Amino acid sequence: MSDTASNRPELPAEIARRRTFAIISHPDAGKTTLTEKFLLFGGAIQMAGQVRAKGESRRTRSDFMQMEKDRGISVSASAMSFDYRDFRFNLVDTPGHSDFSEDTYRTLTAVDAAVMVIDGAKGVESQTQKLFEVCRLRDLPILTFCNKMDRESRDIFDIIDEIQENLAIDVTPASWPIGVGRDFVGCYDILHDRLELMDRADRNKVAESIEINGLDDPKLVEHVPAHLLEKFLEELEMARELLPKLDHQALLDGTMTPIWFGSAINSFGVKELMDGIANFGPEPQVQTAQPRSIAPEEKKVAGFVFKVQANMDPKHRDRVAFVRMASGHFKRGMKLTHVRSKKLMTISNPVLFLASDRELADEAWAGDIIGIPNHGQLRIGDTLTEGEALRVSGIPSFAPELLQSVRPGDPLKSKHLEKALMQFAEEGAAKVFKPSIGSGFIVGVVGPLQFEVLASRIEMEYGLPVRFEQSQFTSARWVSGEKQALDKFINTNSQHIAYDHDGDIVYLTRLQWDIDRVVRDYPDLKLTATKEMMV
Ligand SMILES: Nc1nc2c(ncn2[C@@H]2O[C@H](COP(=O)(O)OP(=O)(O)OP(=O)(O)O)[C@@H](O)[C@H]2O)c(=O)[nH]1
Ligand SMILES: [Mg+2]
Repeated sequence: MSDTASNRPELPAEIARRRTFAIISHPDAGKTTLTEKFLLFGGAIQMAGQVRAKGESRRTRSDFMQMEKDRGISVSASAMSFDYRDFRFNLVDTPGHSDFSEDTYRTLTAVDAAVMVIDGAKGVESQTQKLFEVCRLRDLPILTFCNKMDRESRDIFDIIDEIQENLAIDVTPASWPIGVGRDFVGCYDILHDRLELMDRADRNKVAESIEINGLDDPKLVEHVPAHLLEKFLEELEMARELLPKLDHQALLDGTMTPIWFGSAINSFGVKELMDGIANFGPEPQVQTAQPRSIAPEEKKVAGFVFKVQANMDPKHRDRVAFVRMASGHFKRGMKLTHVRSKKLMTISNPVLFLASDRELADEAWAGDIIGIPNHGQLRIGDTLTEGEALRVSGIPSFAPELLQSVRPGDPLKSKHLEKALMQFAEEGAAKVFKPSIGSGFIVGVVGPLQFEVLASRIEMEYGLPVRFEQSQFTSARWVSGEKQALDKFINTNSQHIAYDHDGDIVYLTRLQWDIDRVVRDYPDLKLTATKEMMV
């Protein structure tokens, strides 16, 4: 069902039916709740576990870490695949908190579209703005879901104006809410001329849907309370006059976003959004890579790692690389070239992430996200191909902004701690530096909550209580250059030298002045605040 007015060839049906997208928003807008309802309507789960509900049976599928379950926030992106109508959805739920945004930004390199969730009471929030900008940089198509309409919300025209102005994108209403807060009864589906009525009694129920034949259809009067009907008709007329109509090409170009209104917790508006993703969402797209880009319809298989997660599931104690398939038809048992090491890897036990578990993936097509269990060979940014030396580019790496030193609760467990830290460093969850003098480790992160996540994970996954403490250093710079210049630098600055998990040299300090001095005194060396992921 593609009317993409581009000169791209038609995709094989198996690829064309794939929809790979991320759900993004400011913290707490309702991404995880929405993800649950997607799974529910995709038939992947029977009952949605409420995000903050306690008790074993009612837990969300995407917040799988202990800390996520305890706190009701997402700290890590998680992928899920399921079928909806004739489509295969590959969805990635992302954390909203900015401390975890490196994970979210990387996820955006692996998807073809984003569903932006907005809280109807709050409108465009700071993190919404940042994420939108990242999507716009990549011209990622964006579908908007204005959530929590069951509560008092802001004026709808205000919200739409705010999106248009702050985010510089055209907004077209796909639905229009009727009533607000307690009076909210449902939405008018503008794309299909239907009335969707919300059932407050049963949160997992699909809304009642009533076909409407023109706005003077008596069914409207029958179902919409008189005091809401007049205002609704007025608003709808205004909306139709003032706001652009849905333009599919503009949506695919990322210059127009359709907006649906609903309430994820009440399962309301979710199905319409899913239909929107199916009908208008992009097919798997061309992937930027060096020295050439990769098209999904290419016969040869290629894919890249955008996330690594260790100890995901206590039942499967291993490390899983999340791989976005960029082209071809992958079959289990294939031998693929790991481009960074130029070694062949037999992919014998790839997994599909399903709602409640993982399942062996016998095959995967361009667009899919699969997990490849491995012992550390696969790193973020790695590309797998059938031999060609292609490297997917543009996966971001953030500079560590906060440094702390870490100690095991039991001083005899220092080796264990090292192992745990290395694992997290390879996962990309933190930067780990081993100072050349003295013992102990220094950990660098983007936001303070990451220290908490690390402490909790080291304890849960390695049975090792740890303490994070203030470090004498506040900044880290990777140092590279000719061996001779490097050796001289290391010898004269040994108090400041550390090694990261790859053994690369890092300069630690607390003074910008120090960094300026090194730059001035060692013109042959290069100092960088981030380390390129791609090798
Ligand atoms: N009233 C109301 N509350 C909702 C709705 N959807 C979600 N919530 C609540 O909003 C809170 C946050 O929901 P989550 O789904 O965890 O939000 P999130 O965007 O995944 O949060 P982070 O991953 O931490 O950024 C929870 O308490 C939900 O129950 C809704 O439609 N109406
Ligand atoms: Mg969440």
